[in-house]
Amino acid sequence: DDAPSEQFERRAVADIPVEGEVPALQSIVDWVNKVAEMTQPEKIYYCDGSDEEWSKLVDLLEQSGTVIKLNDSEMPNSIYARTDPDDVARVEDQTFICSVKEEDAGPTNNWMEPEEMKGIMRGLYDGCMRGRTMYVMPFCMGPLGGEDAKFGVEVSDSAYVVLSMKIMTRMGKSVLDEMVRLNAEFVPCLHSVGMPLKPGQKDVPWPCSDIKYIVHFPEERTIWSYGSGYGGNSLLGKKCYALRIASVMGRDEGWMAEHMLILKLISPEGKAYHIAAAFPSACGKTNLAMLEPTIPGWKVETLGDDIAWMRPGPDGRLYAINPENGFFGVAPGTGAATNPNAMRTIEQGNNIFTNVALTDHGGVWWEGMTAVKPPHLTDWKGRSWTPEEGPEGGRPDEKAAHPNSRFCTPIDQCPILSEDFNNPQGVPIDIIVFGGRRENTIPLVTQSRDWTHGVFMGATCSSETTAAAKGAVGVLRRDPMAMLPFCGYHVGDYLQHWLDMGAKQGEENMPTVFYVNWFRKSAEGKFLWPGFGDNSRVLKWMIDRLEGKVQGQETPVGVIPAEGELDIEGLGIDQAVVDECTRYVAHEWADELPRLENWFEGFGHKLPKPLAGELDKVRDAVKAQ
Ligand code: SAT
Ligand code: MN
Repeated sequence: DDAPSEQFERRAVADIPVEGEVPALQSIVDWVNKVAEMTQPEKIYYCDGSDEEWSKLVDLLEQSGTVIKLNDSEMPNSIYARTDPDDVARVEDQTFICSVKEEDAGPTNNWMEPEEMKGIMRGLYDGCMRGRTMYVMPFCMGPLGGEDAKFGVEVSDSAYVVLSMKIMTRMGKSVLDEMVRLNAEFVPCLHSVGMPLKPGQKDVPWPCSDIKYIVHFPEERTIWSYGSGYGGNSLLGKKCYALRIASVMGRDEGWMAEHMLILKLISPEGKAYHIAAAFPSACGKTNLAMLEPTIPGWKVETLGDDIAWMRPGPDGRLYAINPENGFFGVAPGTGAATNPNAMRTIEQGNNIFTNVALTDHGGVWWEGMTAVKPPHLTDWKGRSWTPEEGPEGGRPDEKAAHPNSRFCTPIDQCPILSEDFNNPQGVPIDIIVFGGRRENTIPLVTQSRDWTHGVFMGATCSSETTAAAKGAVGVLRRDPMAMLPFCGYHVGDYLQHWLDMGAKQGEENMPTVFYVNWFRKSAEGKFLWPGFGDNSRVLKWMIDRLEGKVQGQETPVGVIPAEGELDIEGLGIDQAVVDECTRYVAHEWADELPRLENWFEGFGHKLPKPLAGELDKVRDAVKAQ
């Protein structure tokens, strides 16, 4: 309804008021002014990332009805937001990689010619911040003071985005000072909710637009986002920068940006191992990252729950850092029983909750937080809700919290955060784990034969879809390295980059790759494996394999635990059930083969030869059985 052609009074940048300290880095000021000229905000506000700024913006958001302050005695210094019901997840259909050449975006990304896309978006951005404040956020992905710190500046007309970026990244004055000291380059990240306000027009609690674009220009290392306020669409340091743009940087500079948690596992003997694990969104990365082992003597420390940047170290091994500074976790299913460390992290306060339910005492609740449901709630759409009736005027089975509702929480509140979290050198990775959500076929755990086979495992990874992205839930899709929606270039080139890294660093320096599936189901449709803390048993088997303590059992698809090797003491489920979820089933793999062939066909000439070779090996071995 806001036609781009609409007339409004255009102001010169010099006439737009400025608040906060203007950066002593001309490249930032120049870019900000260019954006302001196009978007025409009411004022420009340079963020310092301070606690005073947090309080001020919370008050503003409370006044506009965007957030509710929670009761401090229920959840200290925390706020609660309900989004527009149509703005609850990433919009993959509207996410574009605008490389100069279409073939550099590949078959798994939406593509448009960069100038054509810029034309469309300039039309949308024209005057799109009228009546709003344009916030400028200098941020750093990864620890400050690293040799190769990666900076960004996000401009956004949403204060909710500012508060979220304060939690999720290192943001504000200290970052700006470092940028000035280094005369640093940065990734310009432009975000607008796409809802300008006419003079006197009243704002809505969650401004956004029906038209949404999440756009990346990989050659220019630039991000343009329009129309959505939701996490992955608007916190541009996260998926847009730390995965899509950084994957391109990694290809060009010889490192890897991956959709992986990072954890440190300490054995009863006190030996430490580092594990990086890739799962699609909403498949339990946060739970595994903060795992509380159910087997005696083992300990886990957390380094990250979503993104890992892995660079070769001086000894040739891969060293990982977590570029983020907070958790943006799926709330439903997170509780004292499933992820006690996440609850301990959240309970310290300083959270932004989005689309969970509100209790009558000014606290929050979501499905799975407690076994007993509160007798009355306000649901994520603001309706009165009871466990028996569901929402007022809705169906009794409607959940109180949206399935993709989120907590956004500072990582330093995590009680098991590793002391290496802020180490710019990162931690040496021993094991890479791939996984997905599959009710059949994929065994509980499989070890790859070598790096190339490990890359093949990642390349053929698949999962049933979740609520983290808009679209149908439960549909089987291939999700290579859990990067399908996040790879900033051709996925065939990406797989070649994985192979190249192995060739360059040498097999002996590369992590050992395992493939897991916590979600296998019985014929009756029940999950076979208890998961959560008991996943430590699977991690232990991996370490036993690394240390040569167990032999494993060869199958056509890799090595699985031989009978008795998985430690199930005290697990309380039958050996028969364990066997059912760990086994290799030939006829299921015979069914899988054509699906794998079909997936690889889509790569055309970009399919790396060694991976075609791996598929041949698996095919031959499955058929020989
Ligand atoms: O994309 S988000 O960062 O909002 C969450 C996810 O899908 O992993
Ligand atoms: Mn994720």
